[in-house]
Amino acid sequence: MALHPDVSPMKSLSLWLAALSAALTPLLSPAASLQFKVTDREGQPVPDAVLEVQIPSAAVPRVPAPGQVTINQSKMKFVPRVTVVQPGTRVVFTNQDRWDHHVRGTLAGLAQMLDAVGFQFRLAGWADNKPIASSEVVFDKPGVTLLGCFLHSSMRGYVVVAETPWVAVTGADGVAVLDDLPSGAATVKLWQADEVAELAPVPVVLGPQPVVLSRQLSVVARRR
Ligand SMILES: [Cu+2]
Repeated sequence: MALHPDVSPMKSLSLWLAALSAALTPLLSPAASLQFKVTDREGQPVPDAVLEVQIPSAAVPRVPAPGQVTINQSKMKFVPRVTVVQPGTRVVFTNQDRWDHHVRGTLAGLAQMLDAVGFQFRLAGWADNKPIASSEVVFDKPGVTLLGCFLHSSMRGYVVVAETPWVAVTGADGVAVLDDLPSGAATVKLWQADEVAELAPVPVVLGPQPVVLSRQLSVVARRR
């Protein structure tokens, strides 16, 4: 039996999809996107730079309850080197090397100049038939904590507690992308470990057109 053209399954499906899309449009827009590229004084891409977007007019979405992340001490490095978390996140430190390490946390800024240590503990080296040593710290205030080891001064790491949920870290290509941002006037705060002075925030207007920004640091980024 032939169907009447007006009630063919394809036609009713397309009408249904059109209605669905119209219903969802106010929910889906206005989503903005921002791409940010960071290079150093020599023009090389800079990984591990953190950009945070502040959008005063936007309601801050409810961020999922802060969870737990792990930072490993492995082959004389903090891995990952830069960890970005939301306030209240529990950070577990483990030592995967066969020798001891310290985890020393110093708040960046004034406390750093005074070398005021926020927390410190020692993690025993891993030995056969023994569990890997670990300890945890809850990071509840926005800001940057420098991680170090008293025994190995080359070991450096960073925990960045974000002020907003709109935060990203640059990859090996020096690029970070944030999608699904609310539209409106915003400022982009940039942090990078080797920049001693605080970088001036960049004002942007987020809208339907993707925003592409770049920034050159005044320093040569330390390679790992
Ligand atoms: Cu160490």
